[in-house]
Amino acid sequence: MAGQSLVLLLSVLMVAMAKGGSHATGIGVYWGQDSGEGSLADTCATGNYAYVNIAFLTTFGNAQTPQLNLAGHCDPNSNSCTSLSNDIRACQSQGIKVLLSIGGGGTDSYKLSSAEDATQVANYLWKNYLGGHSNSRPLGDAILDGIDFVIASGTGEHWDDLARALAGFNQQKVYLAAAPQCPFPDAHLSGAISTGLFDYVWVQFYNNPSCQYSGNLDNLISSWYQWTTVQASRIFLGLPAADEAAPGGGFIPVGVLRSQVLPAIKGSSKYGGVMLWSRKFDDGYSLAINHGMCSTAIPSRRRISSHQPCNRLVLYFHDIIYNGENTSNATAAIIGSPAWGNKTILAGLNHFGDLVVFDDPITLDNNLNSNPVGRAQGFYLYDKKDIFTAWLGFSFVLNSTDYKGTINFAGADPLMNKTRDISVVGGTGDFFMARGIATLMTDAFEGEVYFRLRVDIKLYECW
Ligand SMILES: *[C@@H]1O[C@H](CO)[C@@H](O)[C@H](O)[C@H]1NC(C)=O
Ligand SMILES: *[C@@H]1O[C@H](CO)[C@@H](O)[C@H](O)[C@H]1NC(C)=O
Ligand SMILES: *[C@@H]1O[C@H](CO)[C@@H](O)[C@H](O)[C@H]1NC(C)=O
Ligand SMILES: *[C@@H]1O[C@H](CO)[C@@H](O)[C@H](O)[C@H]1NC(C)=O
Ligand SMILES: CC(=O)N[C@H]1CO[C@H](CO)[C@@H](O)[C@@H]1O
Repeated sequence: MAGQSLVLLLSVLMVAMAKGGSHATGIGVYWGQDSGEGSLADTCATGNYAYVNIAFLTTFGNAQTPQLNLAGHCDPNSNSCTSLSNDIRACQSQGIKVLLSIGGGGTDSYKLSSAEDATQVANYLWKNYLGGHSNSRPLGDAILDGIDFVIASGTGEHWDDLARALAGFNQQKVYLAAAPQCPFPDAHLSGAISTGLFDYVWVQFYNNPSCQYSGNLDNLISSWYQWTTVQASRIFLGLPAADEAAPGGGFIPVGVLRSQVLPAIKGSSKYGGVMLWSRKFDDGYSLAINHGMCSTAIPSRRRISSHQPCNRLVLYFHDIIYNGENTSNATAAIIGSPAWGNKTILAGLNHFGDLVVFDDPITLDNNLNSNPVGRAQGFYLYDKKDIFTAWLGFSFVLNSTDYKGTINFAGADPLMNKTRDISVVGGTGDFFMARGIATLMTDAFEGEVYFRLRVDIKLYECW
């Protein structure tokens, strides 16, 4: 009974931690402004995104007829965008939140003239894009998750009224997002954001020289910390997905993003992830970020249960043990032996008590003569008299064009088992703070002179 209640207590605690402890971070993306960027369904099917903003409802407010503009994707005037309902539902079934972006840059055809006008726009959005009803829904009957405010022209007035009106529809949780420019506070959206009603604030750290990345992080970081003070659930780093996505600058090479920018900001309790402009330009950028963010595209609940690695690599290392004759070839030497052995030949009793130090070449394939990408350096000691088993402590010191840094391993290696898991306890450089599991397999074994290990490294914590 005591055991059962302990198990129950632990599972309750674990559920509580999964829900409350650390929230999931994810990548968002804008879709809709270029017909060559692929369909909405394909965008979601990449698995790279947790949020997709359909951009833009370019015209609304001030008694104008609202107008959706999805570039060449479809034509709302001929009702051809209603087929997007299937795509929207497909995205949502993968746990991806799909929002409608209203406003946008390069146009001044939206404006709220009064609080009453804001209420009318909210009612229009509710009936045509959210949980309400209308017989002319531009995107068909799929119900969007919320509204994203991309307000870059006109005044800052009445956007707070619109936010309050949208948040007031209680048949559906309407997610509210805003995309302010990084200079703090934002001229158009600060009033709206101050309502405290926004779930996601994706700050545009591009086309804004005073606060974007410019080879130097200082301006971006100080702006970021101002943004984390706003009353919103999550703050995102809004970035161009490629250099050419932002003529005014702000693109951050993915290596810099992963090794310098994200480590500096992700400690904020409100850090929500990265927002990208736009799907059209995202040629591998989100994938590379996810690699480092521990594949945050998938909602946290699913990610926790499936234990997906955030990085994986398979490498081989080759151990040539000194045998008294191969001094020039040997990469490993016995440096400690039990009283009944010596340092030339591994001792009897399953080598129990032998301690071997190695400096072995690492290769990408199983060929000893392939170009090495680094060295495996450390030791193994045989720690059981009645069966071959060892304890390993070593580092992969990688120095190739693809990988620079170290991965550190430690753990028991029951050699007679075909595969053995040992711990990846940390890393440096490209593997900064990495943790995970490495599955070892003895890939070749030639007497007491040579063996080759295949190391399948699965990292579950990446930075
Ligand atoms: C070193 O290893 C290479 C490749 O296995 C072999 O051709 C060579 O004879 C070895 N040299 C010595 C001194 O053992
Ligand atoms: C080491 O031990 C092996 C096996 O007992 C023996 O054949 C060899 O001569 C020893 N070598 C030295 C240097 O004592
Ligand atoms: C890594 O490689 C670079 C370039 O080949 C070389 O200059 C450097 O000394 C190497 N570092 C180590 C630790 O092997
Ligand atoms: C090694 O394999 C045996 C038999 O499959 C298994 O019972 C044992 O748990 C394995 N040992 C380790 C440390 O994985
Ligand atoms: C793997 C390897 O090259 N081992 C060599 C060690 O030295 C002995 C003696 O020279 C060779 O027979 C092995 O091939």
